[in-house]
Amino acid sequence: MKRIAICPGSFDPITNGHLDIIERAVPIFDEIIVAVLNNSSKQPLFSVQERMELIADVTSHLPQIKVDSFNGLLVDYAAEVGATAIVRGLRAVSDFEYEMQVASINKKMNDQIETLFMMTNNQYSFLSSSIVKEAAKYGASVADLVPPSVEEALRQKYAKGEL
Ligand code: COD
Repeated sequence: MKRIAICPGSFDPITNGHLDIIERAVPIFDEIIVAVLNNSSKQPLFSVQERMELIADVTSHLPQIKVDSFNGLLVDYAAEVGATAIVRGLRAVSDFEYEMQVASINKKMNDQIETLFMMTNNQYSFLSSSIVKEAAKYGASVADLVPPSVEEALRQKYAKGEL
């Protein structure tokens, strides 16, 4: 049986912290689906299509990666695509409380799907899409925080005056 895992998220935009988790999950599974939530109540900077294109670009060296988007419940999407695991990254104790709640409800809704947590690389423990957007918006360099194509996409967004 093919071992399929999902790395779900908002990815608005993908950062080096996300990429680190995705790359570390690759050797553990046969296929990883990086899945962008489509119906978030958050007001995103990048459209779902733009976020998917950036993810595809920065993971193009990894043939095991597929990029997709989903609506509704993550466990329903996971079942639909035949995934048996959800991979999440943990940065700090503050992530833990929320992640435990979500993992518990997901398990209750579908106990065939396991949530696996990976500790952040220390280098990225402070890193989030929000921090990156804030820094880029005010003109700070984000070259160490995101891949070059994401840095360029952020530059273009903020050059157009989008917030
Ligand atoms: N280091 C390590 N991991 C990181 C880092 C970093 N620097 N930055 C982010 N991550 C990890 C996050 O911990 C997370 O695991 C993943 O990368 C994605 O992060 P985000 O912030 O882009 O995505 P989230 O947390 O907003 O995604 C939330 C979901 C979309 C997965 C969630 O809301 C969801 O499943 N929604 C669908 C509805 C549902 O099923 N809800 C749950 C049950 S009611």
